[in-house]
Amino acid sequence: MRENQLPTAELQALDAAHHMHPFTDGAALNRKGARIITRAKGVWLTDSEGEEILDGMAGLWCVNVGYGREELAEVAAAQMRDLAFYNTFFQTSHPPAIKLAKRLADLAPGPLNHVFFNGSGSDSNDTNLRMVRHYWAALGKPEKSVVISRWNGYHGSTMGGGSLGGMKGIHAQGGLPIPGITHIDQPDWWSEGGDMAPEEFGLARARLLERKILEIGADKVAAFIAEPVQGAGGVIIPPATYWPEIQRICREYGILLIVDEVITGFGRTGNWFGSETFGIQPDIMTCAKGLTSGYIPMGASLVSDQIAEVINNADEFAHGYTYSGHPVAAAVALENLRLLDEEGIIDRARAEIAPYLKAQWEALADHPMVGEAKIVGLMGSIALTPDKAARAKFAAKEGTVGYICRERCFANNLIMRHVGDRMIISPPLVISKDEVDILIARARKSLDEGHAKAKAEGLMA
Ligand code: PXG
Repeated sequence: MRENQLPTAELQALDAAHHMHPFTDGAALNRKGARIITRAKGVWLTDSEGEEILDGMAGLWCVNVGYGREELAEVAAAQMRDLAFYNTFFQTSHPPAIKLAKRLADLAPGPLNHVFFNGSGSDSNDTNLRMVRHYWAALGKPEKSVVISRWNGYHGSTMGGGSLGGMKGIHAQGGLPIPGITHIDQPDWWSEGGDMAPEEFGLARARLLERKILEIGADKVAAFIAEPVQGAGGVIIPPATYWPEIQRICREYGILLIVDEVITGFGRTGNWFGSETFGIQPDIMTCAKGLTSGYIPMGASLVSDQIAEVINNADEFAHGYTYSGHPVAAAVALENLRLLDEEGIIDRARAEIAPYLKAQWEALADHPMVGEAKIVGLMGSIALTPDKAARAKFAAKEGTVGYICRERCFANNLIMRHVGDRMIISPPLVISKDEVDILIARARKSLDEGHAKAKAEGLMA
């Protein structure tokens, strides 16, 4: 074991002095000090004080095969020795990128047989944005360039990804969204469904896409982008009526459908892709995270035959990243896909763990502060509420009670995030039934403590 660490306090001080954290109130974190994570195995993280934490978020929705897989370290080392880097820009290619493109083409649904490699989910969506516009321009329709997306969707935080996403906090900084992107409301029945039945609401929200297309003109709309299940938006599982209607509308109006599977890909919803779980046929699919189980950064845009045919025969697509198809990342991705497949990790997650977790997760709805408790595959959320019958929000600023519960989870050595006043989980797919029991027990304890604190602070009756 490499016990090369400085004492925790010293690491925290250095972190505060030099490390700028993403999506973080830096001053507040620096006052408190970051929790320092030093090792991980399976679903367990170890911090610098030797505490063991159950990682209910698979890192950041990505460590699908679990931590500490020697095989992935071995292929990375071997690939670095053979060919650490070579570009794919100038008439060259290499075996790992070729093999991975073929493997992804075999795995992906329908005619998604072509792969443009990227470095992350955000820059994959930047690729998609530029590609769909280039596609329509190549077909002589440069004005067909607007991309429709959804409020409270998340597609990354680059200029393109952050604009495609519908997070108002991101739009408020740095001049986003960029032009030519417009948003429609999300299919979040719990918060926004009012008196409608979920199925009716799902249809109504899908038809906002049709209304928006008619408002702009189908000849101006390039594509619609959405996550099968909104992840960062709080694990919003749409009503069953939503996706079939979205698919119908995209087909009827000749709008490309970009399905962002950065979170839902590679087993998260119980199938290789969320598109299979929800019966969607994308024209382009965004992948990252679980593609390598987070062991090394990589993103990919999976592209249909039809789009690839047009792009390949158009003016050169003036786009790409130094690390597009990075050989080490590609080798790790291939090995990760082999583990997911040959060890039956996705099949086991779907057949054994998902139903076991679902029963216990949905039972959390009997907690006095929990309203909706929903889960698909191994991604779930609960809505916290002061009044379930009314599906009410807390009077306090959104996220106040969620943050309290999240802090209780952290103190109880469970990583379960909050998004506003929803609590979310997305554990590694290799979690065992015993570990599910621990996750639920810690979640319940944390909810009880959060509930007591919310009452003590006068945030609910
Ligand atoms: N699309 C989706 C659906 C995502 O969830 C991205 C794109 C961007 O990927 P990169 O690799 O550029 O981060 C994501 C990323 C959160 C959280 O708080 C979620 C993400 C990233 C950071 C935080 O839930 N998802």
